[in-house]
Parts: sequence; structure tokens; C-alpha cells
Amino acid sequence: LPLADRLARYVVEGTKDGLFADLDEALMSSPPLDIINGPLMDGMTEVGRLFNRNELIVAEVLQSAEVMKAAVAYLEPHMEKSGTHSKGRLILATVKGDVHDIGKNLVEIILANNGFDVVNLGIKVAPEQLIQAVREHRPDMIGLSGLLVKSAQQMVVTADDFRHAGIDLPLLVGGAALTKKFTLTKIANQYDGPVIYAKDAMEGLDFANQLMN
Ligand code: B1M
Repeated sequence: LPLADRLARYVVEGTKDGLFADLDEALMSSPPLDIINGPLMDGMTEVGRLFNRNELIVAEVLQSAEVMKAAVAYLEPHMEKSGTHSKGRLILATVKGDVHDIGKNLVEIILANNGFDVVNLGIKVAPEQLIQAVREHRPDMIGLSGLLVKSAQQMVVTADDFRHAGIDLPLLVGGAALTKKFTLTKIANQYDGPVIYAKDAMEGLDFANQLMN
């Protein structure tokens, strides 16, 4: 199999046998982010498709997620880093009810490598925890991730709770079930500050940079 197909296959099959040697080979010709956004993401998309058709069970999807995480961790030291002083602080969380964290952690890596101070609160983070963290860490912006359809709705609830707590910091949102339209209508409607939708981690970085300039 060609290298890109082999990389996607590790994710689909949930196996690490040969993964790191192939990642080394890929690094010789591609930047780490291209490897993640290309073949590894293709593998994850295929996992989602097979899962949807009941051809994979949750335990298998979990193994695929482990491989994806291991690959991202292996590539991370090879990513470009810029800036030593902090450009700003962001608190980041996957919303209440949602355990998906690969995309969120990618956002963390990319922002942290580009000079942001990221406080990652983890998964299933309730609005009260977020509000508490805003008071404790005094961030410049808040990042919310969520992949389930119900997580998009949870973001609306969270934005509304922020509003009642007097929080109007820039809110960066992302995740598979979200759209720009939903963000600008439903979420922004419940919030007093700016709400920005990022389709991927790089777009998240672009917006974070713009906000701090
Ligand atoms: Co789940 N899952 N899952 N899952 N899972 C999806 C999301 C699903 C689309 C699969 C499917 O049915 N085809 C589906 C959601 C359906 C829906 O609501 N629309 C689904 C389901 C149904 C479920 C369960 C309910 C299954 C069950 O138990 N019956 C369950 C939910 C549990 C819960 O959350 N309460 C569940 C569980 C799991 C696992 C635990 C097994 C595992 C997650 C492991 C983990 O994250 N640690 C898992 C996985 C791996 C997936 C798929 C296959 C892959 C997700 C992923 O990691 N993608 C997914 C199908 C798919 O997306 N193709 C699926 C790679 C990652 C890099 O992309 O997170 O989208 P993503 O992040 C992107 C962008 O979205 C964006 O940037 C990233 C790229 O740069 N982004 C941001 C994300 N957050 C951002 C924040 C930002 C900016 C950009 O700023 C703050």
C-alpha cells in the first residue's frame, strides 16, 4: 500500500504496528499538520462512516482514537513553534455530555505551539466549571469543542449561562456538528460577546491571532 493509505489504515484498524516508522517516513516529505489533516483524518472519517453503518463497535472506535492520539503525540515535537512570550490565555473545554477530545487537544497543541497559554479543562465540562475557571484563570478568550448534535445545543445553554454570569469574552467554537450559521444565529443570540466558528484547529489559531491583535 502507498504510505498515505497505510497511515489511514492504522487509524481504521486501530493498530500501532509499524505506525511510528511510517510516520517517520511521512515526516521526510510532509509537515506534521499535513499528515494529521490528510491521511490520519481520512482514516478517522472512514471510522466514522463504518461506525455509522454499524460495521464498527464503540470499543473499536476507541482503539482508533488511541492510534490517532498516539500519532498526534508522536508528531507534536516536530511541529513549528513560534513566539516565547504569551500572546494571550484561552480556556478550552469539550462541553457537558461530550467525551470527544481529539479535535480539542489538537486545538490546544496548535495554539500552545503558537504562543498561547492554554488551560485545557478536559471533557464533559459543565457551564458552572467553565464560569469558575474564567474567574480563576482570567483568560482572554474561551474555546468550546463538541462533536455531537446535542453538544451544539449545549453550547447555546453554556453561552446563556455565561451571559447570566456577566461573561462576554470572545467565544471560539468548533466541532463536527456545528456550522457557521448555527453559531451566528443560535449561539451568538444567547451571548453578549463575539462568537466565532472555526472549522478546524488552524482556523481557530487564525481567529485567536486576530482577536489578540
Ligand atoms: Co463518537 N461520534 N461517539 N466517539 N466519534 C462521532 C462524532 C459521530 C459523528 C460518529 C458517527 O455516528 N458517524 C457520532 C455523532 C453523531 C451526532 O451526534 N451527530 C458519534 C457518536 C454517536 C458517539 C456515541 C454517542 C456512540 C455511542 O456511545 N453509541 C459516543 C458519545 C459519547 C459522548 O460523548 N457522550 C461516542 C464515543 C466515541 C469514542 C469515545 C469511541 C471516540 C472518541 C474518543 C476521544 O475523542 N477520546 C469517538 C470517535 C473517535 C468518533 C469519530 C469516529 C471521530 C472523531 C474524531 O476524533 N475526529 C466521529 C466521527 C467523525 O468525526 N468522523 C464520532 C478527529 C478530530 C481531529 O476531528 O474532533 O472533528 P474533530 O476536530 C476537528 C474540527 O471539528 C475542529 O478542529 C479539528 C480539526 O482540526 N474542532 C475545533 C473541533 N473542536 C474545535 C474547537 C475549536 C476550533 C476547532 O475552537 C475551540
